[in-house]
Amino acid sequence: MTDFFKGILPIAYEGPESRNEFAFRHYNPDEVILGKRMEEHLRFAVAYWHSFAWPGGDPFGGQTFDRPWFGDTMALAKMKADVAFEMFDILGVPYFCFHDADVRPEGATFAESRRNLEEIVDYFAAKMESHRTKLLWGTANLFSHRRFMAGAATNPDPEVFAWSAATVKSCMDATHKLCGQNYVLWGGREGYETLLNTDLARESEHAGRFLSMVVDYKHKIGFKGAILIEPKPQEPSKHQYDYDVATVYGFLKRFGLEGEVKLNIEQGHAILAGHSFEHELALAASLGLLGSIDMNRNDYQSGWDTDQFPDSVPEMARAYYEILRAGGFTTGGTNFDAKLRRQSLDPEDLILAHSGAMDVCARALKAAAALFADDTLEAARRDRYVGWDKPENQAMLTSGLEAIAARVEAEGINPAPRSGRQERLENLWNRYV
Ligand code: XUL
Ligand code: CO
Repeated sequence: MTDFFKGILPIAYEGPESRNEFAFRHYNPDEVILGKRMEEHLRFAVAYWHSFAWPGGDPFGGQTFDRPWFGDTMALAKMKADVAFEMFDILGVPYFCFHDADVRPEGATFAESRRNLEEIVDYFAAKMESHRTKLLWGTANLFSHRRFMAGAATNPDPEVFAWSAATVKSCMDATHKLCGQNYVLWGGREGYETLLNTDLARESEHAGRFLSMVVDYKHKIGFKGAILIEPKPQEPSKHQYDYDVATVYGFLKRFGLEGEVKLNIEQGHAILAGHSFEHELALAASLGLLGSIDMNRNDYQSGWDTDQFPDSVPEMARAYYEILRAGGFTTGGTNFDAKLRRQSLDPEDLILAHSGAMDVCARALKAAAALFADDTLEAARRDRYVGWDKPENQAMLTSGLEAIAARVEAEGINPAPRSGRQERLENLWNRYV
């Protein structure tokens, strides 16, 4: 036991009337919603990097957090793991997520970094035997170190491509060993700063080959989890190749990987791409690509990726509604890729940021589930397309323009516009949220 959380007890569900700051008001893991426990619907995960590795810097200032485990030794990395699992226990979260660079010190050589990772993975494995928290996903940090400044898989330097491939292999091995449910690829440097020095055709070919190798290796080692790409339009690169759901779908189709790779969709990234979160989720679901979510918002005024904990029930309800419509998570879950504000220095802040976000998501899920169960909204949606139930209309989809044109004249087809009833549906929505 470390003394970092100074005896904070595990957070329990006390109901909406509770006055206890350290209690859940809405997140009740055992409550059954639409036939499934709330914990299994939401599948919360803590992001190791923001909660335990991030020092609190911003573009104008450096470290504000002073954590006893900050530093570059294996002993400190193990203390960090001890604190992390203590926090997982306090929150009762079923999952966590990590990058290699979050959990182990960088070595002087690739081999030393790999050995450091393996040692920490063994340390995690031992902890996971006596704690309930499992691994939602692992990933490689292919963006912080200066070697990745011009990209990882898309770097003009083949040695960086090689380093990246070796790193992803070691992180997939780590994820596999810890029985991770998914492996994530987020390409923050897979893009460009300027087109003036960039060969787009070559870079996207390399990205496609790299992803194919990841998929091959997954099958080779028998990793049963899902491979997920996390789209983001920009930041840190000026332009990122995995811009949004639609762009990644085109990329996967091009390389024949659409049946092999799904998506990890982040709320803040959707907004940066000029979409709503629910748009990205609905589109991914319609393409069969919905994998997992990063539930962290951005500041709507600042225009960059502030990675804040979610605080808006109506927004989150839209997201969980789409997830419920898609049938819920399978390997995926709700990862809080969210960091404290840099003034939130206290250990309590770390706990309450998560417990509050879990409550926001639980409340949103409950509202979305009640509306989904009521079926009025879905009935209205079905009714809007009801004309397509008629065989003569279905037949048009396999016919051609000439036959359809002949039908229009023969039957005197003359469409009568119908209301889309948007405000009525918004009123319905607001009765639930
Ligand atoms: C960056 C981001 C990453 C990925 C994992 O914006 O979201 O933390 O989630 O690399
Ligand atoms: Co993310």
